[in-house]
Amino acid sequence: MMLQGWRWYGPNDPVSLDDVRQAGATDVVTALHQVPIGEAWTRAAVEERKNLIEKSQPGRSPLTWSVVESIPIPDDVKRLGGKATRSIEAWIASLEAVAASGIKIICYNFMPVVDWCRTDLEWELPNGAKAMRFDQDRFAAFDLHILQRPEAPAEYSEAAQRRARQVFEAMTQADIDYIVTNIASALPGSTTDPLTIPQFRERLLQYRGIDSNALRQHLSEFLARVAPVAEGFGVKLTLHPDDPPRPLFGLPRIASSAEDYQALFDAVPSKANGICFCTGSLGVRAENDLPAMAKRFAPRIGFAHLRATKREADGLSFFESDHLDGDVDMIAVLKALLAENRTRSSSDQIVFRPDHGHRMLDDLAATKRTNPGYTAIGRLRGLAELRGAIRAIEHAG
Ligand code: CS2
Ligand code: MN
Repeated sequence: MMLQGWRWYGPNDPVSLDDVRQAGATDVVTALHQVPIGEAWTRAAVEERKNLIEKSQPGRSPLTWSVVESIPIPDDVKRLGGKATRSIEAWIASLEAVAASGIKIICYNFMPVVDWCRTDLEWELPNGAKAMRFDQDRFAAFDLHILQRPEAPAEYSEAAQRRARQVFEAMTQADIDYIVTNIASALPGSTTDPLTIPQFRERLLQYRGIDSNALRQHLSEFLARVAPVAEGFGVKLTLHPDDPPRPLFGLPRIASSAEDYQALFDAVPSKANGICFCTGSLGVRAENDLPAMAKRFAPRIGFAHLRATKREADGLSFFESDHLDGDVDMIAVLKALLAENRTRSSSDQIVFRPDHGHRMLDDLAATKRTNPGYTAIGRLRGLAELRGAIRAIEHAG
């Protein structure tokens, strides 16, 4: 069976390692989030986290640190590619420290300026639970009227601009502060820097002239340096998709579709060049046929995020749905992943995690501290539903 993973943010995570165990997970996904982006991770710091996960609670059911998500890619690597030598050397040093601890899967992503992006983090569902959401008109209001990106008006239709202005004019200062925080301050696990609006504008200027071809080239140059090192350790590098899987703020995004991933695998054929198959991210794009992509890229899937989203009437807004009730055909994806996993050795099993969960039940208490999308109960529900589906698929043979 695929290995049941769970993202844990380390000792400050309000979700404990016992919560992880009780949710049924066996494999921990974490990173040294306390280390600044671009600074090399030391072996000692990696070992300390590994011991905390694997050895600090004798007598408890075992947990394994199986996936690093993520070693952040510094911004200069996205802008300069192979010329960002110091950043790439530091990234390799982190990779070596992780490999020396026996960890075989490293997740990363190549989203420029902003990592995963939502306008709303606690959107109330009809059942009272709270979900994360991307509201296209609110996003446009941010882009046009708060960030005031000069190129933005040319990228939105007249109707979209009218809706964005209406939304913006109805916003209080608190609403503006809220959406700025959500979009610019880097959500948990983000691998980009928290930015003020002036810093955001400055960062966008640095990307002038970097189109999708240039960004693709920079990713290939990065992988050309690091993939051989990973391969030497038997480590898989798994590229997390763009979330959402489409350009934002006029910036290119190059991990949004089957064509994007195929181009990357053609450019860097190393078997260390893999994919983190995130159904929540890829599933936002209607053209992405996820069961077909899971089959097509199966040999390169080292890690999977299994969550679902529902697209809304405008085709661009979406919210995070229950794991089995979104746009993705999760059962078909699971069948494809399980078929691939059966061909793997015991030391090469696919690790999956339920990615995000709703804020629900006791986690809704105002006194409860939670990381958006990374609640205990919502993810426990998602993992339980996935585990049940997997058991049923395997039982059916
Ligand atoms: C999530 C994120 O966007 C997603 O699907 O998995 O938490 C993801 O891990 C981050 O983008 C990684 O930086
Ligand atoms: Mn994901």
